[in-house]
Amino acid sequence: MIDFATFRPIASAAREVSSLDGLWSFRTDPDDAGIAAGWASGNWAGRAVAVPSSFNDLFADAALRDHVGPVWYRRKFFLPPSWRGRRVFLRFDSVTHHATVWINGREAASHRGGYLPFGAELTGLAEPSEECVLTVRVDNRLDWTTLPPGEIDEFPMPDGSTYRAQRYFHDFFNYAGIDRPVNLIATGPAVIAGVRVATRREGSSWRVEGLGALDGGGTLEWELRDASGKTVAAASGDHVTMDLEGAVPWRPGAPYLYDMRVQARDGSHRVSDATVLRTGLREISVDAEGLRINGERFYFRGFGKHEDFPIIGKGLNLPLLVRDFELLRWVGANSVRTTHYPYSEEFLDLADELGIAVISEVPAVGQCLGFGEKADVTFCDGKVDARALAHHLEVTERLIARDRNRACVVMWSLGNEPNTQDAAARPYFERVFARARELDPSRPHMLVEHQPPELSQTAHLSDIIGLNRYFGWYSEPGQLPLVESKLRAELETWNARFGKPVFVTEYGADTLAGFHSLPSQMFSEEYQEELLEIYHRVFDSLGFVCGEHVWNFADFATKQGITRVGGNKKGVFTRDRQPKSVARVLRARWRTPA
Ligand code: BDP
Repeated sequence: MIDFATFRPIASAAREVSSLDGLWSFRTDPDDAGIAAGWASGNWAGRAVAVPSSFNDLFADAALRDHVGPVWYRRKFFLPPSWRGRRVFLRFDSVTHHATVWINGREAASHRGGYLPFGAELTGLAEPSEECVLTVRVDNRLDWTTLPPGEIDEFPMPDGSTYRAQRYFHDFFNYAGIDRPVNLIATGPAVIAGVRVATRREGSSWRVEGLGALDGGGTLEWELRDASGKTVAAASGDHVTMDLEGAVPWRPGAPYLYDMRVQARDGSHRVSDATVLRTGLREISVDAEGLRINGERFYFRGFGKHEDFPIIGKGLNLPLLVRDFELLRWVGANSVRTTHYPYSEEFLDLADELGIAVISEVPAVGQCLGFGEKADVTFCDGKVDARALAHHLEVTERLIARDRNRACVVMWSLGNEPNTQDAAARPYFERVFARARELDPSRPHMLVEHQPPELSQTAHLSDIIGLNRYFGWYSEPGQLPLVESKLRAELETWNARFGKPVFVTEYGADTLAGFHSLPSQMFSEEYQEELLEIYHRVFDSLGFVCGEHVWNFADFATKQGITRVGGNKKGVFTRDRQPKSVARVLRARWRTPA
């Protein structure tokens, strides 16, 4: 069995890759009739769509933007003739939210949940030199067993049709589609089916541990090269350890990376599959003041973000990614929380490479109405829905499987703003934390809270308390003189009650770029500056505050509603990545070493 979490489409001497990105055919399936009508065969007329991209904002049609239900994608491809006799795989880096995949009308894979990779072996299903049809049914529907959760409202229309509206409780647009790359991968008979690398300090040396799984027999070989390309250690076997003297560690701002080259040899000792993991040496711990990286205190300065851009929605966009990391550097940020779902692997590649610390978050956002099957049945009644919990555990496992080898990932976030005062929140999150800790005890775990400290049933579970606070915005709107004392009192209460460091994971104000006001008022650039300055005075006076993440890095699209004019405007940068005036306030603060 191949674990597609770490089976990446990165070409090497023994792993060949062929991209399926490009223009595909597309159609909606509002009545969910496509399977019965045989659309899996790919024999239907569609319109052009881009992959990778969300489909919602590509067309001039509100019915497509707001579509609820399945859509179908199709493209044809040829396996290269040179792939005859090789094992062939198909990998989707993510499809939002659910996917079923057919090759030539035969089901090859299905996956529940967006933002994480999955795939299938195609050996025997697709023959080199023959035209193959790849069909994907993508379903964007959210319910009480999905993450994020949602509910669908149905309205009968005068013409006999039904208008469906997706209700959801998170504040970003429900973009959907084949949002990340699609690739074919070919290997020899022995395949690296899963790979893990962990690093820790052992006195003056560093220990690198490698754990691999093979599919199709053979043996695994490991070779660690430093940044100059020199081999510093080598070993073979499924489980290897390497001890390095005088090694260079990875840390945010000084991101030294080694290459762990892993290869599988088949029964006749031929190299059959090979991959490279960019590996940083670093160790994480937590004390009363917050996080330590390699024993040094690390204060989080940065943002919650979104994968979001005009036209492409949540589609992977490499120029945008480069621009975002450039802006992070320019403003002096050292960290990002992947609010509110796993970001692309290319995002993590850049974070590793450029030395940005990442808090990797599961897509558990909007669990605001309880933890049961239906909001109106289980709101605050203390019931845990087994299917919702099972899915939460599953995505936590899949996220950790994908991201655990990353030096940049310094903490796991197991959810954002769930209703932690529901009596069911405690048993529910005890299970989620227990599973996450069992899978990765080497990093801290947090849940991002928003309820008052007296009501939280879960804050004792977090190693560091994540807290979203909007004094001066959702509470005390326009009343900045009240903010400082309220914020200080509340942060002190969290710390005193739970004895844990506190990380303010969100604070901010909606701000219209170009709207100025003296004296300041809500939505003006001046208000955003003044509000942040008040928060910073408080943070600087409390030793247990271990991080500040402004909400948000950039303006982003969300569902239409009476509190949103053209999206959420809490960005420090506009949606097209230009600075509001507050960006220079942050730059002045963050570029001075903390
Ligand atoms: C917080 C949520 C975030 C929202 C933000 C806001 O965590 O997703 O976008 O509020 O309202 O509560 O701007």
